Amino acid sequence: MINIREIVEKFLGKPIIDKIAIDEFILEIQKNMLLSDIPPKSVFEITQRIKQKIANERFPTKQMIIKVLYEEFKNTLGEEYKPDLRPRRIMFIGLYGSGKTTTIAKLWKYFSDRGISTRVISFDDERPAAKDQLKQLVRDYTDKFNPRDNEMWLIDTPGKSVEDRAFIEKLKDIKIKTKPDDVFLVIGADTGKYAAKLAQGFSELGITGVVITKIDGSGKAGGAFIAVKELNVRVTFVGYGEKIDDISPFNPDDILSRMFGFININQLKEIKNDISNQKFEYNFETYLKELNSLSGKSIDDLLIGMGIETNLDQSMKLHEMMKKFNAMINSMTPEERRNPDLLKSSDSRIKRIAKGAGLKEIEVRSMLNKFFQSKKMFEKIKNDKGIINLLKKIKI
Ligand SMILES: Nc1nc2c(ncn2[C@@H]2O[C@H](COP(=O)(O)OP(=O)(O)O)[C@@H](O)[C@H]2O)c(=O)[nH]1
Ligand SMILES: [Mg+2]
Repeated sequence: MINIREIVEKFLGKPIIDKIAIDEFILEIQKNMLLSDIPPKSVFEITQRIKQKIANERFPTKQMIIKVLYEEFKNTLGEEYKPDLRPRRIMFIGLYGSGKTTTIAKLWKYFSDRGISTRVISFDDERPAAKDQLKQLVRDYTDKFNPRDNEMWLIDTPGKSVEDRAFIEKLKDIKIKTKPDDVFLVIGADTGKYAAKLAQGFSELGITGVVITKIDGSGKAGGAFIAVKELNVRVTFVGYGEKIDDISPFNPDDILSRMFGFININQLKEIKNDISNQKFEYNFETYLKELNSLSGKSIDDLLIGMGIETNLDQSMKLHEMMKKFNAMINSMTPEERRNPDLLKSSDSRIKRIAKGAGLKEIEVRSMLNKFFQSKKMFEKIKNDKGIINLLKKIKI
């Protein structure tokens, strides 16, 4: 996986964003993309587009630059896959060890959990253990291929090398026998940019989609995703672990949140738990804790890492802002910290806090505004099922 987290963190920590800082940032991204096995041509094209967008901006800010990067990657990865839940036959093909049998067991559960009657069959007679593997994972596995209406069938096949003609002919026979609606090519993320050649090798089987597995363990997943995208074959499902639930329909935001990572893993862990438990109170106590634990970065950066727009006042440098926030919050009474609404319509409280913190009243008001905007954003996230599911899925 492209790990851009560190590069982004370094960039966010820079006091001044000038042309040199931007060029250095892009160069780091390019290096990282090449290491992720993304074809050089794509690396060049993608980063040219990012550069162009930044150059069009009169006053590029860190937030804007990260957003451009995020969006460009998102466009490059392509559309989210919405699984077709109509009963159908899907044949899985791919090299030995790419993860076909594991993917089938995972998808058997995925479709069964959604109330679809799902059957599995293995035509892998090269490796009899494949059947045992499925028998252990899939309830009522049988060796009979007797599809009925309203049944989903997942068809396992042997895997060898594409240079082996007899193997390709065998797959064709299985295809004729089972008449699949879909043929999904299973590719391990470690295949990197070679994924394109691999897909071409299997093309005579009429591939309708690709499954990319093992993105948890490979530094080359970025290459695999982009190589596949350039062939105009879509990625359908993504496997990210050995366990039966470690599969999701392809979603660029999900992949990107893995790529960009998060600014502070412990912080994310806490937020993830709090959001899942729905008990997180967004008040000045938690806000102060957040500000300090992010040491120079605010929750806004975290949100930007997830591609969520924030209203952070661009002109106020982060560390200055933090100092002022600290002073302001330290001048509040414990009651005010726990219950921010007390400050909403009280001029006398604001006056007192400004005096105690050595700030202008207008500064206090502006910070309170920022806080309430953040709070609103947080509440939106807290109630957004999509984001909660995303957070739950991210393994930390
Ligand atoms: N870490 C990880 N391992 C996987 C994933 N998918 C499959 N594997 C492992 O890869 C190995 C080969 O998988 P298998 O399904 O037998 O491959 P097949 O030969 O294509 O059927 C097994 O050890 C699996 O547990 C994945 O998404 N992540
Ligand atoms: Mg197998």
